[in-house]
Amino acid sequence: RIDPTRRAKKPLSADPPPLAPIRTSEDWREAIVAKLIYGVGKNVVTANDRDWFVALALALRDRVVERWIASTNKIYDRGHKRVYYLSLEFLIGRLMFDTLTNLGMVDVTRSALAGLGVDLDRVRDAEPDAALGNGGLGRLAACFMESMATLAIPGYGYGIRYNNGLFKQAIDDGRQLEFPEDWLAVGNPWEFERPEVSYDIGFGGSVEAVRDDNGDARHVWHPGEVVRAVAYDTPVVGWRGRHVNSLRLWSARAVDPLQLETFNAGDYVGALAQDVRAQSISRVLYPSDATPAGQELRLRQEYFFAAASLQDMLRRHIAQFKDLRLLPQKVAIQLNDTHPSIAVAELMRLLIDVHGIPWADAWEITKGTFSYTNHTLLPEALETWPVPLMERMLPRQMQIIYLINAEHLEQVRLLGMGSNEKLAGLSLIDESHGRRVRMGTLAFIGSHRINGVSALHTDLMRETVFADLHRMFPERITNVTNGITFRRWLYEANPGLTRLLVEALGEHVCDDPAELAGLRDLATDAGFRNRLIACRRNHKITLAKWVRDRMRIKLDPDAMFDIHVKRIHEYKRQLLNILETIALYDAIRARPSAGWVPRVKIFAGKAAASYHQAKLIIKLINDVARVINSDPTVRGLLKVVFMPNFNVSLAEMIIPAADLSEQISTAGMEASGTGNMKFALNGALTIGTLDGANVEIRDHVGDENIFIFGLTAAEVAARKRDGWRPQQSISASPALAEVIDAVWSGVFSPDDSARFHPLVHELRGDDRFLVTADFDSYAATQRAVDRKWLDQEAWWKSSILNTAGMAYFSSDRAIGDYAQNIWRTTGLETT
Ligand code: T68
Repeated sequence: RIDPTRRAKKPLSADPPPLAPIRTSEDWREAIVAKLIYGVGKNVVTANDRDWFVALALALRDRVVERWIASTNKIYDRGHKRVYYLSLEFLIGRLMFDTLTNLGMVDVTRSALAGLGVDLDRVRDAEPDAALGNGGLGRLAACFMESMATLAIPGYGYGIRYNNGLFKQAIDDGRQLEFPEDWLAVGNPWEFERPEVSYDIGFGGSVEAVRDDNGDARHVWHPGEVVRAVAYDTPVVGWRGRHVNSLRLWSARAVDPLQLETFNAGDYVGALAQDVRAQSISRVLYPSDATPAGQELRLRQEYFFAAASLQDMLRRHIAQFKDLRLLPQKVAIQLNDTHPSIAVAELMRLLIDVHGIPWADAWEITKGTFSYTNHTLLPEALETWPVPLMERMLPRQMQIIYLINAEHLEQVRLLGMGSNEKLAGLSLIDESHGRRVRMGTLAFIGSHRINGVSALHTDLMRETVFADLHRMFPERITNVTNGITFRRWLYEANPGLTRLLVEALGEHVCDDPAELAGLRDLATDAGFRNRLIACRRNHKITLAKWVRDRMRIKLDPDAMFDIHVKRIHEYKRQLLNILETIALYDAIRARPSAGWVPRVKIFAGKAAASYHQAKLIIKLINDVARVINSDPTVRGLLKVVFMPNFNVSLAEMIIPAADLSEQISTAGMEASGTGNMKFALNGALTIGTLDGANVEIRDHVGDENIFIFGLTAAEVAARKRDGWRPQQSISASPALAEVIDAVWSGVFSPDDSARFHPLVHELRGDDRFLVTADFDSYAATQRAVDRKWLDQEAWWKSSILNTAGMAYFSSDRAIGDYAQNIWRTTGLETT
């Protein structure tokens, strides 16, 4: 019998009861097995790898939740400023090893599972990738979440919980096929559903102007449709587990999922129609990168998550600080590209219409709270929305945008910048091809800071796309060069190298990457070099095994692994690489015994499903691979591989196996790149253009340790200004002309000789990405790469100096820059 008086005596605590301490791997094994039994409903005999993954994830999550609650309480108790990172993409990949690594539990877990006959690496592979992003922009958001947790900055990620992330890519007869990705099919043990944290999000309808009690005009929005946003929270553990933040993803559903009357009338599909329409918002990630998706559903996604996130943060702010005027002091909202920028108009609406704050004050609060990161300058990639669509879907927000624009243009006139042409360019409304709202302009004028993602990109922002806005607001644009989390891209992806670093430089190197500079003293140390070579070789063997098992292609781990992995895009110039590969193939065949350096050319990456040229480039790579790999004259000297379904987990395997990293975008077009940093950190040498963060990588690793080629951004601009003629470059380069002729005439597509004509047309016609202009310089630099490879001591010296010079590219540094210059906050102290 329960004695009620005894229960009352025990004080209730907000803190979780302490978990059984883990002193030995036996303790930990017991905790995992308990989860297997009581959380998964299986036993050690029937459990498969996936069951073990779920059991381990649940056991780990318990350990994380303790710290999570403590972190959340601390943020509240200190009244600390909160940072909200709004992003339509979080490309997380797997979470198991982030958690194990940051809690320092990899070894104890390995031995706990080994005692049960379970292999941790197989359990690791049982976790699906959370692919809630397309590429660099989404992966940056994931790295930043981890760094905010590491620096104990109270950071909240806000996004959409897509049921289907980025499509799965299969290669069939050399062509990309897309299949739906299904990461939630087996459940997601990391997340907590919060049905009680839900908000109603309106769309469409009408706006009513009413007079309030004081006779002042007020606007009431009567949405025509309401969708419910439900929160799902995932804890994000920082390094050494000292602080834990939250990633809150919204899922959409109908307010009334089942229309009972319709159902009872026998219309079973109709009864569910509203729910299907609502749920479609969080159904699938738009797979286009670097070009906006353009469809109405995309705008619904953008508003849905921006509006839900704002309601959530205002609720939290008001509950704690009562006063919305304190918002800029207590809240920083970072807009990851323009995708969430409708939040500028929505926050204005909430402040004015819902909370009764006067316009001028609301505008100051808004600007003081938001900041915006730009990730691209490609004009075709800058988001705009048709005015009629905005007026129909978001009528009140559109009114507010007009009002913001009127004030903004008034300011333009006051500053004397008011020529008609300038006004048209600075306006929030682009009148040049139908009336469209410029989301970049909205994000710019609604923010106190806007940043580019590399020094070069930020300079170009000031000089090109945002030149006039920059003249109006000369202090507003700032640079924060991107970074990557070393926990994932070094400690987890390359534990062998990490061990070497710790042995050489001490454990402290894991806490302070500045210590990496100490490696410079070992650049010519033969003992260190040999261990490094062995470590690289192991990764190359693992990669070769993957390729052999899945693609039946045999790779020589002693060949140079030359790797080009990223989204397939014309500006990233996979075409330049494969054309040079063809030229190399021709040259080897012409003189097979000329002492060639054996190379394996590895490509991987997804093309947007509707991007025909990019898909044709994939087909060309595969057709060239088939010809080269089956030609006995180049056997042992050249192989070409296109690995299917590139994703975060595959990147973790590929990058530590790279000798050479291809970063060869047309200068001025890659805003930063972050793959470039991952490769260099792991000791690959870069062949690249002076584009994006390559410029800063060169500055940090030294000119002699990187292979730079091609036109600079200024030279690219000059060529385009002066009338660019690819035919001149082609005629000036016999090797290039021969390669282009071969592709044109069907040497690699004998079954369909016209297959690659669209690619050749582009090269001979506009060549917008200056492939032909850079070809000779690229090819010559590849031969310089060969010469360096032949001097292995020099090669490995450069490799070591790459790793040694990469501290700056830690996302901890990047987040530190945001905190100091943009968010004006610091981390919490942790013990
Ligand atoms: C990338 N952008 C940049 N965009 O291309 C890359 N776009 O240089 C940079 O390093 C990275 O951002 C991080 O700053 C993207 O990845 C997209 O994925 C994207 C998605 C939807 C719409 C437009």
